[in-house]
Amino acid sequence: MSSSEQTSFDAVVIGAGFSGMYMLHHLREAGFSVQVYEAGADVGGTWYWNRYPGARCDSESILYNYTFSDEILQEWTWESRYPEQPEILRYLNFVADKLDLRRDIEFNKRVTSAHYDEKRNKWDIQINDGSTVDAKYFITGVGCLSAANLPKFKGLENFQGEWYHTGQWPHEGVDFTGKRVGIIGTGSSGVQAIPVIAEQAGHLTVFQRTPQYSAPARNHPYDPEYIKKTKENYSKLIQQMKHSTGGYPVIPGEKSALEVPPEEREKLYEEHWEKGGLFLFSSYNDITVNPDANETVAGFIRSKIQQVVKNLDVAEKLMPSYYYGTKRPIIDTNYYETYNRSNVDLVDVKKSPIEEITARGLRTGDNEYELDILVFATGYDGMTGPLLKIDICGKEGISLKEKWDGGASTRTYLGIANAGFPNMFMITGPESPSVLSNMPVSIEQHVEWIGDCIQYLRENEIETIEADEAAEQQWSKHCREVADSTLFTKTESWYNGANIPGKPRGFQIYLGGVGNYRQICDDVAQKGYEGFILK
Ligand code: N01
Repeated sequence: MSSSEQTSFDAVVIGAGFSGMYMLHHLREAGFSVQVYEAGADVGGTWYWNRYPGARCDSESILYNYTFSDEILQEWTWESRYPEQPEILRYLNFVADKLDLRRDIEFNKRVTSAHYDEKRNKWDIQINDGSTVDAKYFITGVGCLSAANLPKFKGLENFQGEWYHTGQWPHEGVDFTGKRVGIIGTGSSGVQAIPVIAEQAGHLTVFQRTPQYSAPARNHPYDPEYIKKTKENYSKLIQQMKHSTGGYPVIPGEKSALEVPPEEREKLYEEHWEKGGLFLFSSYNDITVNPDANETVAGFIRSKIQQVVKNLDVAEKLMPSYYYGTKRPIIDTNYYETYNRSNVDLVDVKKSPIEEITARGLRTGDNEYELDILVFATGYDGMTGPLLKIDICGKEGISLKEKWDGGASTRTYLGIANAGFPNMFMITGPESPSVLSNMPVSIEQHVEWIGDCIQYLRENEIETIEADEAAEQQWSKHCREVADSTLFTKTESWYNGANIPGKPRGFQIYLGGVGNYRQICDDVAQKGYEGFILK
């Protein structure tokens, strides 16, 4: 029977990005029937949709891949330190071909609802083409950042030019040549896109609400010798990544930034700045917990902005003041340098907010800007957004939205499961390390844990697994306590829902570290799935 005729599966997985692809492979290898539904026309998830100019990953490519298969690790060769979107998409296509994944993926199909039927112990899953299937296990691999945030500016419908969101970029690309372009947003997407668009556009106006800390990426093609050594050394690297804080084989600084002499600290920051990448973040052990330690890095980056940006007023506008690292740290290629170009202007929309999109462009409190193209680099309704877009109902018809009170009281067990939603699993769900880690490492850990759990249920003839309410409350409380012990909760960011007007605030990521988290999950499994009710 072809999978399109089959209507009952052991597992249905949503999404064919890094998560869904590996979940499919893992369960299929264990002998389960699996169907994946993917809204896009092909595999890739985030890397299928995010085709904006300059889109690349800020994890080093040799570390941003699957590690479960030595064959894949040895066969694939990354070209540069920070891979561009097309290269990552090629990689994911290579994996999909290698593992023959597409035969169990339905593309251009969006899951609209998933309802649990207690009597049958099945999830009934509705697809946007009107069809319905059922499955014993329902697994979400929807990504943490796949629900685009398009702010509701008055008048967008009147705009005569073209407009695009970075996360839904046209496949054929956008020709900026000679055009008057505006971009709203200076997060990771905006900071990557701005230098590239500036090179092509006639004129670029950047509408910035919050200035950002960014460090140079210093991207470069890989030396074949380095790749050879990495391939020989992968097993050691993998162990380091799995048991690390952030999913990278990096040992964070063990000292306080305040216990070393200023010259020594400055020297280290300079080294990290020259090396490029995210190393500043882990220079010392108290950057994200002590305001004074944090200020040492924040001040260092501000001094760099001052050195690079020639116009003093522009440099002033670019100075961030929030705690460094409490919004996602950014790495860039020529970001601050771009503001020295004569065809680039920076507008502070915190001072003079955007009032309206007009037929000819955009109007702030004190000016109107004529634009041919407007780019929204305005981010995502993160973590809960992609899940709450789907009508998910558990026992007694209670929806995930009701359970989480629309996000006011998001609570999960381990970021994997929800009390009241038996046999449902979330890959990198809210309250797991997810976006504050090297994603493929966290994805593999979740996929393997979920896959092992489902095999355990089969071997022990257990029909349902469901998070226990008390264990869930405890996990959520623990997550909040860890977050509250840091500076992360002192900043308005998408990590706590502050970027979406009306979204309830709550820190949605587990900050206890990838290695610790793995240990906690392993212990839960070893103790017969402690904190879960098995029936
Ligand atoms: O989105 P963001 P992103 N009026 O939310 C502004 C991952 N990622 O797509 O800061 C005016 O960070 C908003 O301003 P403010 C990564 O995890 C990774 O850039 O809220 N401005 C901000 O400047 C990242 O963190 C990679 O005041 C408005 C910007 O839009 C996450 O995705 C690359 C506004 C949004 O920044 C999201 O990044 C890309 C409004 N109404 C993304 N609403 C890499 O791996 C929002 N803004 C490199």
